[in-house]
Amino acid sequence: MTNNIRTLRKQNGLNQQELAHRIGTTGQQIGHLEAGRRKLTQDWMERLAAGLGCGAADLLGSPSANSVDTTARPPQKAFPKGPRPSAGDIFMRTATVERRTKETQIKVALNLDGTGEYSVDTGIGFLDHMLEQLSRHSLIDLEVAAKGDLHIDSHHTTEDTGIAIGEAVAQALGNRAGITRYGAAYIPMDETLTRVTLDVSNRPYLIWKVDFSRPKLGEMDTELFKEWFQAFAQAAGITLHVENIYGENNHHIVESCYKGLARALRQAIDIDPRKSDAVPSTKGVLGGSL
Ligand SMILES: [Mn+2]
Repeated sequence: MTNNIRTLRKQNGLNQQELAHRIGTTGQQIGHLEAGRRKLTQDWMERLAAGLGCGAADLLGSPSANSVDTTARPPQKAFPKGPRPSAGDIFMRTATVERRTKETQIKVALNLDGTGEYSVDTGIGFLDHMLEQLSRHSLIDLEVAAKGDLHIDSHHTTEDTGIAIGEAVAQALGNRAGITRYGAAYIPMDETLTRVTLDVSNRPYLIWKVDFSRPKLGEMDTELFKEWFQAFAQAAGITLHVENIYGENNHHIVESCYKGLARALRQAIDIDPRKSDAVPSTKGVLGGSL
């Protein structure tokens, strides 16, 4: 064995399936990577490092590394102390997720520490407009390419896009060490006011208090927005409360929800400079029971 993936995985208390789920691959691939049957490319290293909450360099073992008592090693840190990760840094919080079913084929790439650059094509104009707002106002760089069964309706493509983006966020967050964790935003748009609060807790939950007076926006059924937020919250591991406090224009109402998610998420995933190496929970881990 020429790498430390298995050792690091066990230190994280993960089985192959659980690690695979975190980084959007299969347990079989993890097995190949651990055994050296699959080449450990830069992309795989970044994904594994994000999933294991370590640096990419930690994955590569020296020839004697496997005989070293790993229990004596210091705990792995998701991020170095000091300045936040930046481009070219091996601690980049990035992820790529490909999700293929008989209903949809979706590819998502994102960088949590981006500048809000986006390239979004879901085949649904209104959804593209919303995802562009999400990127622009969260400063998450976001690429989404989705091909879905739009000849049926927008349901599968909308929901699966939420799942894929949520999975990418979860993957890029790794063990969630150093993050601020909570975020909140009030977003006014003309006559509309919406509040979004969230906890990037690894505890998926959606509260959705948003009503629409019209059945459609563009080609999109307004009932699908709840489906997108539900799918995103579940896959990203976020407790997400969305409430439209008042508003009339349906476009404003839904757009304020996405902008609120963006601004609240931007706060919550920001690295807290006073606690950059700690998981923000008294349990020492995010997720599980209270
Ligand atoms: Mn708009």
